[in-house]
Amino acid sequence: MMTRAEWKNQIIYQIYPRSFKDSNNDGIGDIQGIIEKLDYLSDLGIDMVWITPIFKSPNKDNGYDVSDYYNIHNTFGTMTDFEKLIKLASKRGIGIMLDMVFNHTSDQHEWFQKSLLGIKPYDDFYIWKKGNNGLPPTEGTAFFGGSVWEYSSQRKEYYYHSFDKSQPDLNWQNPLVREKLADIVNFWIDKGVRGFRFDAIDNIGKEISPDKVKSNILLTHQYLKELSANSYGRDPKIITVGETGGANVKDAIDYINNDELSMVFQFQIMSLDGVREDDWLKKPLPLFQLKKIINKWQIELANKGWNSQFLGNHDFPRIVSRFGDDREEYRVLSAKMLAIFLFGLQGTPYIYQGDEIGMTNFPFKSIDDYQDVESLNYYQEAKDKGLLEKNILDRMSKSSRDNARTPMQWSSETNGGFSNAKPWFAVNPNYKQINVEANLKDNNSLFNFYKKLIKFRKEHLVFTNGQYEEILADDDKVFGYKRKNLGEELIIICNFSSDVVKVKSKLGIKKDFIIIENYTHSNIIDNNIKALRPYEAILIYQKRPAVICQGKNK
Ligand code: ISL
Ligand code: CA
Repeated sequence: MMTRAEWKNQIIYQIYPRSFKDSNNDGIGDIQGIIEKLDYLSDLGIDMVWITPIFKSPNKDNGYDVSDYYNIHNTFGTMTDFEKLIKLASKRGIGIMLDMVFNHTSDQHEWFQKSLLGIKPYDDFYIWKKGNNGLPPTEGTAFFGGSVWEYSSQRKEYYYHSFDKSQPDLNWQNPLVREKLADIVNFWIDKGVRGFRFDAIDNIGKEISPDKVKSNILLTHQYLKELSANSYGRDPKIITVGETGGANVKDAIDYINNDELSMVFQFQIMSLDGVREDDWLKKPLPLFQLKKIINKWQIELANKGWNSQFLGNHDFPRIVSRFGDDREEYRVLSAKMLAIFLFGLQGTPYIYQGDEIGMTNFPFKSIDDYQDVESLNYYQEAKDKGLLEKNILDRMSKSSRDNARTPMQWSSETNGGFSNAKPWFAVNPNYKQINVEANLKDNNSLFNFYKKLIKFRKEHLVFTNGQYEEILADDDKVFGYKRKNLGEELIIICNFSSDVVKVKSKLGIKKDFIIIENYTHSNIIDNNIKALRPYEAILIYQKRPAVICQGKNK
């Protein structure tokens, strides 16, 4: 049974606050900067803003290492700024979604500092173990490289960290930890927060025995059910999304149907499920792989769960560079194609800041251009393994998370209008061409295309409810699908290549259809499409004959 249905046509916009807008010219984006741009967001038509962590943090991992969940990090502003943001956003019908980093804290968090000293009750807030004859308690590699264990000479034990060693994992087996985390959620709900993203949440369930630490999904479900019951689950209007790197369809259905979360981010699409990273970074994109994953999630979650739709975020390269084509002649075309592709699917669409103006990957030249902890750790490990500098840098330039973290390009002015001071991270040198100001002026811009799509999506129920059906399944360059609802039909056709592609099958386009497309002149002849131009994308909306119900009307 689906409750919470009201939010299903909402669109969520993700803000990476350090890089969004700097209001006080210290080179770092902040809450006042977001406030300045609320009209821009409202104009785009989004309903909710997910802000990556703004809590107090030593920023080893840009806020994903929280040292105080009850306070705003000072470079982002004050609690008063945040309260103002909630108020002004809500005036425009925009909700705020916070990013809760609950798998781990920063090693600077008071809990961890006390845990280090064995002070009760914090001694058991993290996962501590004795070493194994001078070696870490178990094997296992952290997501950001190295062992999952780090030795503390203070406590003379090892602590467990799924990510960097500055991010010790919380011990969710401890009921007091779970209680404290629910309190934090409730604190922010009381401030008026309308949504939560739970970071790396599928890592919280762990079986801890003397000889191993094993992830346990049943425990994860149990903990989330409890958290929900004690906090956000009490208010059906609150939207939650879990970042679940390891989730398959069944896991996703469980998260949603047990009333744990509204939806999850699945990462099969990010890794193209088993395709080696070196391969997915290559062109052309392995489209059949993408089709397989999308088909599976669209069909298997229908009526059973709810999808989230995204092609990138702050942890991945820019979507136009990865799934589209960032060469100037194709950049806008292919970015519009990706927008049609994504917005036609069932599920909540997420737009990552800057993707709506077609921002691209950064032209990295040397290791000094990077700041991300994951990228730097990767570089060090690859160097230690003896890999060639050129090869390491080549891979990083395509895959590094820093690609998506460059400052938002607002205008053609100094620093792309992001700040008057030197930004914390270099602005992409293409800001003179690619920026918000230029997008707003041009009717044909990517921004205006997003706006049109968002508006259209909200006006037609088929986007939320329509049943998914793949078309053009054998085509290795074109992704096509239909969505059908009572009385409505949507046909989406996307050429994912820079080639002209013939369309063999008949599409059955009716006469009085509505169309949104990325080329100016439609290619529909005799109710059919003969050939698709490079990155051509077409959204066709048509009425279906109404089903006449027999029987008496009441
Ligand atoms: O869990 C994974 C794979 O199964 C990882 O891909 C994981 O989902 C991802 O790295 C988690 O990212 C999130 O948590 C990190 C932070 O650096 C990222 O920015 C954040 O999105 C640690 O908090
Ligand atoms: Ca600032």
